Order: sequence, then structure tokens, then C-alpha cells
Amino acid sequence: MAHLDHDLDPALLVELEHLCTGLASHAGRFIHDERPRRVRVADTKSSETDVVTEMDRRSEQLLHGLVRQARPEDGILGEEGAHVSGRSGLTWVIDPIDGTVNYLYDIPAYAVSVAVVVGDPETPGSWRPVAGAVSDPCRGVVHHARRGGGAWTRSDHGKRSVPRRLAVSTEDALGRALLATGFGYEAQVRARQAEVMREVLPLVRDIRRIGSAALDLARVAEGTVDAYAETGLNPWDLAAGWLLVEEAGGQVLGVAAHPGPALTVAAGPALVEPVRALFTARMHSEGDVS
Ligand code: LIP
Repeated sequence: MAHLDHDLDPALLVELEHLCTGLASHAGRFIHDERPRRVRVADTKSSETDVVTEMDRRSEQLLHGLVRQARPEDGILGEEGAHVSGRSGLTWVIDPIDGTVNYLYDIPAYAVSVAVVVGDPETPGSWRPVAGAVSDPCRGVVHHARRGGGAWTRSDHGKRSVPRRLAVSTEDALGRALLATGFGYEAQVRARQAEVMREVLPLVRDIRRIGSAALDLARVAEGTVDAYAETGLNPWDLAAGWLLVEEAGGQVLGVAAHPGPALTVAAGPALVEPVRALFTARMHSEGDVS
């Protein structure tokens, strides 16, 4: 029986947030400190530029083993193939390296995203996160949250770091909004996304293309970008960042109420609808992954 998050024991949520934070930090330090001088591309997925490195696989194997050890009854869904059906109604949704192309080029903007969700993360609109963490090993921080517990940032070194509370930007004018966004890996999808960006760019302060959805969402939560919008996201890209933004006082929407592959928009309350309208007005159809 899938848990609805309102009937989860508060003590369990504390435990899950603690686990997500520790696992994301551990894997983040691993991919950063053990990064080979020459990162090897092990495979490609949706296109020849959608790469998987050996370290993506090693990070997911590390996280998979630690989750199975700590929470053997839970399900697991990982970007690189981890797929375990659980019996608890909870599923761990893992991105072992978000920002893989940045990792490949040694550009310091990649993350590990670990979240626990209720519902089915493979069915858009039917799931939501209850605990999560995004580690940013290049900045030496980990962002974490649990449903109802606020969103926090702390150093990913040592247990004594003092957490700092996160809050979304209060910007309310589209023309002054710094908008983070990203693009898919398939040429025809990128062409459509570029068309949308051509129309959106003059309407906002500027855009930032960081190259990691998890870091984009973490920046919305910490107020270092005003909004984020992207189409084509997978559950592992957005699961933890979604919770960070909501627990930092923001909203995360899709074409309808829930974010998903058709559209993900994240911002403070004043901006989220104007930014959503910018993108939905330019989509060819509701299910369009433009
Ligand atoms: C990335 C996303 C990013 C998107 C990239 C890519 P990956 O995930 O986090 O937002 O714009 O195209 O999908 O592939 O690095 O795990």
C-alpha cells in the first residue's frame, strides 16, 4: 500500500532526511575526490552526446548498496538502471551524477541527487518527494529537506557543520528575473527549445544554463536564481530539488499541478505562474517535450 506522505511518522521523515543527506554527501565526495584525470565514456543513451561515464555507474552502485543496506524494504529508481520494487510504499530516486557533461569536461557544476518519494516515480503526476538531498561537491555543500522541515544547506565535510536555512527569491517582476534553464540531448528537441528561448530571452533579466537540473533547483531554493524552467526532465533530475524549492517557500509546477517531462517550473510564489505561462504559451501540445 503506497504511503500518502501525510501519514508518514515524523520521526521516519527525520531519519530519511538524515540518510539522504549522508548518502548524497558521501557519493558527492566520492565522484569529486576520485574523479580520474581522464574520465572514460562508458556508453551513450538518447544521443551520442547523452553520455554515461564509469563514475556515473560507480556512484549509482555505491548508492544502491547503501540504500539496500539501510532500507531493504524500499524501492529504488536510478538514472543508470537501478530498479528495485519495494514493499514499504517508499522509493529512493537517485541521480548518481547530475551534470554528467560538466563532470566529463571537469566543469565544476555537477551534483548527486538522492530523494525518497511516495507514489510511483515512473508515472508523472502520481508521486511526490518526502525527503531529499542534493550534494554540490565542487562547492563543498549539501542541500537537504524533509516534508514540513524546511530546506537547509550545510558543509559536506564533517558532522559539526551548522546548517543555514534556504529561502527562495522574492523577485516578482519577470523582466528582472534571472532564469535558469537547460536543454535536452536530441537535436530536434534542442531546436524547439532554442526557438522558445529566442522568444523568452528578451522578456527576462537573463538566463543561466548551469547544466544540472538538481543544481538549478537548489539555486532556486537558495535564491541565487529567481526561477528555473526546463522540459524533458526525468524523475531523478528533479525529485530532491523539487522538495528543496517547496520547503524553501517556493512552488514547483508542470503544465498542470505536478512537474514532469512535459515541463518543470520552479520559483517563488510571485513568479512561478508568469514563468509557467512563458513556456506553456509556446508549447505545441500539452504532452509536448519541446
Ligand atoms: C542533465 C540535466 C540538465 C539538462 C541536461 C541533462 P544529466 O542531466 O540535469 O538539467 O539540461 O541536458 O539532462 O544528463 O547530466 O544527468
